Amino acid sequence: MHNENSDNTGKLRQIIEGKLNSFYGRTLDNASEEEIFQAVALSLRDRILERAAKAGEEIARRGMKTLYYMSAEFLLGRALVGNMISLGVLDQYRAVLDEIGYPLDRLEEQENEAGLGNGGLGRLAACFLDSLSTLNMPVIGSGIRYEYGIFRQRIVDGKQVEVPDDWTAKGDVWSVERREEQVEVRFEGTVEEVWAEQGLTVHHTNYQSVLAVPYDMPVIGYDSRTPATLRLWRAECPSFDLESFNKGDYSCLVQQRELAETISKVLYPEDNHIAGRMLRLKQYYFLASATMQHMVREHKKRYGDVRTLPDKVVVQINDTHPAFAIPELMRILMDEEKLGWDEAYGIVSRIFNYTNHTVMQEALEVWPEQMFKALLPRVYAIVAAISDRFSERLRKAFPGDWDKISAMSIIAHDEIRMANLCLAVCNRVNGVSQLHGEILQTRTFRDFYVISPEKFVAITNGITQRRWLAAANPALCGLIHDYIGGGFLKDSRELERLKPLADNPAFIADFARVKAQNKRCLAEHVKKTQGVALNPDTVFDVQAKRLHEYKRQLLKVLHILYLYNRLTEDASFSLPQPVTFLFAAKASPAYHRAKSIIHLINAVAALVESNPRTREAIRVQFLENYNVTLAERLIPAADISEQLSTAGREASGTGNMKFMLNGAVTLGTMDGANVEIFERVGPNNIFIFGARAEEIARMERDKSYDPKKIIDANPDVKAAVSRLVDGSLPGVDAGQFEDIYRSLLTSNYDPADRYFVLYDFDSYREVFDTVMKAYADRTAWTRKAVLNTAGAGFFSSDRTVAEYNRLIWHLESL
Ligand code: 26Q
Repeated sequence: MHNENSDNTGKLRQIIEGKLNSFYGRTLDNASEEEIFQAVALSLRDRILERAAKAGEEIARRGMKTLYYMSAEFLLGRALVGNMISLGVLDQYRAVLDEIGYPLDRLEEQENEAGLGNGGLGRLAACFLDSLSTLNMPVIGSGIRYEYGIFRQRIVDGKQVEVPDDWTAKGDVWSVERREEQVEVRFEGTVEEVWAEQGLTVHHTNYQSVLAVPYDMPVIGYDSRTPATLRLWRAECPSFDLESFNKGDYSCLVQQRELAETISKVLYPEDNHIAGRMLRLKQYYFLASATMQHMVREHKKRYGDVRTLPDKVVVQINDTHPAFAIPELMRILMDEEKLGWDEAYGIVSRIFNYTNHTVMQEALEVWPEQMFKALLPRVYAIVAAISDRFSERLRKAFPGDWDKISAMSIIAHDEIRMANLCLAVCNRVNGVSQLHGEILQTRTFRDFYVISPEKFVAITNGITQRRWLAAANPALCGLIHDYIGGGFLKDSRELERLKPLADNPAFIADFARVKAQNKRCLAEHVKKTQGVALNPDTVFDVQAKRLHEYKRQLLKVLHILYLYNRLTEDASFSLPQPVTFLFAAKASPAYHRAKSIIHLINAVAALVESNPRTREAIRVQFLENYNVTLAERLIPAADISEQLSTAGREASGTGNMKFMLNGAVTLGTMDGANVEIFERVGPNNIFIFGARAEEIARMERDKSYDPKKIIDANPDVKAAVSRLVDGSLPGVDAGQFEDIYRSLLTSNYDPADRYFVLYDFDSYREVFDTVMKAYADRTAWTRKAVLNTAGAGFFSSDRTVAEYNRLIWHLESL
């Protein structure tokens, strides 16, 4: 046994050295740490590609159906350790790397994470690829290879500053460029319909061409024989246009090239909000057209006939962003494959499925009709035809009900509404939690539900336990392994076997030790990266997610101001134990109020720090640059998981699941998947507060909520809110937080306090008190933590994709 192991390490060492030789002309002695990282990554990539080649062959031979998972975002994070775990070679690599003097913990810092997404929607796509591969299902993820991912965040003088994320600066070791599979994407120009003997032909002339070049990144799941292919498209200028070259119009050429290449230049950093920009429209059509051309080409190569497409492919679109694929496939089937409308429509409506991720009106994607028509004349004509036919159907379903018909139309008021297009055409439409699914059916898309109830499903989101437990929290993973074995990595339901251990004192003690250790690790990391010292012996109360008003970071800030007021004004007031409030959040650069809330958090941190009494009791720290890598350190160290969204607004949330899995106890509203966490852990192991979705909806309907009444009735709320504008925050200009103050109290074009922050304040304060008392009983608290980990099995993305498969995709496993 011992010999075999050292044999293996010897071989592995040779392989890594071989990569160093052939790629960089280096040896282990003179290579840089960066080169070592690349060599190690390449050695892993080889193993994955080998499996991918075999799997691809078998999928083709057996004629298996393939899923195209289309998404404008894939928030992958780092890949090194995850790939080692998936391939079952972590220990081997660890040993070799120790031997050659580059311990894994250090080497992994060499990798820039692939941050090609904003938040939940993008990270969900990444978890799905991991689960699909783990379940050996054939899948191609299709996205955009942004040159710059989500910006890196610095905090300067308490304010967010954005820095470009040049994630491929040191090369992209995981991807394979497949230039021979490039396709051409056409923008602008004019279309002419010509009737000839063979029927209708469409001439598209004077268009601008952009090349789409695919980069394939293999993503391998745990112990999988079937790596997923993530195909990311990069925009390039087509090769020299000789005419302008001969005319000597060099600067025009360069300009054209830049224009083409801007398409995949940068990820739009808006989350749950629309900015109707031309470039974004170009990005989305670019993704749609490249993917559909590739899909049809591949199918014809394999099966010859486009009519069998629905037997061999299924497409899931991650929100509406890739929805141009619907008219694009119609275009290909009609204009290039010469199918008639009805046949093409029949195929398309069987292939496409749409996941909705939001009920917020401002995040529903719409495009100005004129912009759309000018940029995509042929696709526009097809959307207009779909829209006309759908309107006719609506007139029959709702005769004379013009308000309803207009609200459901695909094109209306000079706008193209992408959600309505998807609802009209797709085979299935799904929400991402039970509550969200219900809200879609009864409110957001109620009238669509009336005409096509069979389309609607609700499938609760999930997360991969490989990344969010095994990779992120090796200590807890090891402990669980010791008690119930490693089966939970493939079958998350096995975590339930931890339940009886909640009453086992030895296990409880070990569990608490792991948490304490993770808190020390986080503190060390924060010391290293931000130069501030956190006290790991305090409660770590964490709110980490995108900054958005509906997520209510502001509720927590006001609560901290309340605690500050009590601590400074009432000598008899105290907390049962000191608490560290940790915030981590990026704000969209154009979302001024969100950025201002970050500034406010830092100002409140300074206020708390400035007073000796409050400094002893509480501490506020904003952690810079929240990304997947930081989440992997932060979440395992959390005691309390803050999930404060206004009920009915958060479609699901997935951070809530990651915290739960890592033994943090949720303090949250009955919103999104929190509801289902509540159902699984029971009322004793979660802390729920605030108005329920129904109550919020009622207040919105009858406009009965008036935050002024709350301020007048509750002096604590009034005092906390006053701090925003009374000049007591250190280092802050007068009027700095006026806008936030007014958002809570005055209604001009917006209703005052539209997210019910003040309405839920008292309920939050009360429950926070209960949480503090509960934490003081350390054994009872750890028991709750254990029961959260034990109950988290349902929230595995393995379960989620299995459900998609049963209800929508109908794929076979390899
Ligand atoms: C809007 C208009 C035009 C173009 C783009 C957009 C846009 C871009 C990004 C709209 C929304 C997003 C991102 C949404 C998102 O991340 N939603 C989150 O999805 C998670 C996974 O389902 C859920 O858990 C979260 O509740 C939801 O907020």
